[in-house]
Amino acid sequence: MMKLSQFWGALFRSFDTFLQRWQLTLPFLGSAITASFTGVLLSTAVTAQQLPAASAIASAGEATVYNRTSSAYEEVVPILTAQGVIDHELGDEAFEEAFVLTPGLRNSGLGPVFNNTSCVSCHIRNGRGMPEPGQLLLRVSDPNSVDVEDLTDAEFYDNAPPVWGIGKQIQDFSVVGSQPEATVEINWETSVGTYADGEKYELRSPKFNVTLADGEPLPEGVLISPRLPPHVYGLGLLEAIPQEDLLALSDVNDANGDGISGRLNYVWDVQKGEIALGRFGWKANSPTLLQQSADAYLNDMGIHSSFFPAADGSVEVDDATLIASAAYAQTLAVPTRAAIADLQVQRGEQLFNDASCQACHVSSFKTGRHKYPSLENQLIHPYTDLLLHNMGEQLADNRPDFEADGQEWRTPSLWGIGLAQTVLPYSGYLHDGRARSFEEAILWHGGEAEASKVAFEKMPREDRTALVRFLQSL
Ligand code: HEC
Ligand code: HEC
Ligand SMILES: [Ca+2]
Ligand SMILES: [Ca+2]
Ligand SMILES: [Ca+2]
Repeated sequence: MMKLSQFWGALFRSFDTFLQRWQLTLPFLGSAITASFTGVLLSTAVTAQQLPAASAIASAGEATVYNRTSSAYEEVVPILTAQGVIDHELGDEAFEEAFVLTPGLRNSGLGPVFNNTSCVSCHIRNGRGMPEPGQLLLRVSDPNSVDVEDLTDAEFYDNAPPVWGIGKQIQDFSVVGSQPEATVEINWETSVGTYADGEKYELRSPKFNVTLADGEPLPEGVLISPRLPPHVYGLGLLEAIPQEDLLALSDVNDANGDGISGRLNYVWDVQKGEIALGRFGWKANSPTLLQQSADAYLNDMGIHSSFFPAADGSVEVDDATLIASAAYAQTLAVPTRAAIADLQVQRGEQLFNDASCQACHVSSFKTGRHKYPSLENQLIHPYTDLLLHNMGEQLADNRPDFEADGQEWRTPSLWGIGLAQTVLPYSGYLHDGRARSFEEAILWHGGEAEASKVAFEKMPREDRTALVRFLQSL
């Protein structure tokens, strides 16, 4: 539990200007008191399942940062050790380094084909990316591929046979002297619907037009999975959620009959050479932040590392840099909640629970062991179960990814999401960025979340606004 003195310290350290401080202090006064009170109530040992609904202002325990401005996603966990802070700063640099064509004085090895040149060019201000070439990735696979002899273990287990000549991801950029694998064009299709109270809404979904280097379309039957860059703060805490707590939440055969049957993805841990629980990526296809980073270097920038060396064993990024880039995501803090004393926000939280949103967007966990011990034993409110759920046909990519089938997605965390458009005004939601607002994100929910969606459609306007206000307070 954070002492009040620490609270104010953190609050004042975080804000850039006096003006922002002034505007944000007032609503926090009441909340600070609520937060300390909640802390007292929760200070006895609790397991994830017994935790009460989160209404605390500290989204991530002591790893919370009291900043609700456009830099809210760029703060280091405030209680890190001195070494942790050094790791974070090295990671910050690694995250920003742009790679260049070989031979270069430094950071050479880009490509030959790639999607972008640095981590930060997709994860701008650590927020979500845009549905545009260079940021949105297209993963591909060919279920008719028979050529599985040369596959590595990871490739063998992921149920996504590579497309001949392209592999599993389309790189639509290349260095001079090479050709991009394809050009990708995104067209938006719109559709309209009506809430129960008669108000109309419009939705949009992307259609991809892929033209290969030789002018041909993708071969018949190739599966495409679009992936928007997700926000990257708070990830160390998600990595620290004990495996048992996630197992306890999974309900593969829907034994409790609530229509929701989340399950874990099991993926290939390249470092350990074994099957492991998946946590990261839109389909929980990566087991650790270290592997996720190595994967990004290889697939998004064409940079070989010790995880994924070139055919001759050589690497283009050293282990220290690779580890630092993972450390950066591991030690990014989560912004505090806002306006929790606001009655409309409280009503919205009630509606969130009544509509069973919390069945997947699980509010509370207690973190367990982590490489950074400062992240341990924190009461966190990420609003995710990290489980895969069938989300219906309309969101389906129809492309399996390890155990995840073509209709399943991992519940994304909602903490800090209320600031998405403060940090980056163009931010969209869902795996392909199709939703321009929280309303649209909810209206696309189907499958196991169909009943939640219908509950939202039936709400009178006032309630829909309250629910959205609650999401904005996260
Ligand atoms: C071309 C754009 C692009 C670049 C460059 C890029 N990423 Fe990503 N990143 C993504 C996308 C898209 C995802 C989601 C991937 C998925 O669902 O499989 C992602 C996912 C992640 C995640 C997991 C987030 C989560 O919540 O599960 C981390 C961590 C991450 N990237 C770190 C990095 C690092 C470190 C680098 C640089 C080495 C990097 N990224 C470079 C687009 C990019
Ligand atoms: C059955 C599990 C489940 C339920 C119930 C559920 N969600 Fe979701 N939610 C998901 C999954 C999975 C996604 C990601 C889907 C995708 O990207 O295609 C998601 C995405 C979202 C997003 C966008 C997040 C982002 O990072 O882009 C928001 C906002 C959201 N849900 C809010 C809600 C609200 C509000 C409710 C209740 C009305 C709700 N959800 C009910 C599983 C669920
Ligand atoms: Ca290279
Ligand atoms: Ca490729
Ligand atoms: Ca269930």
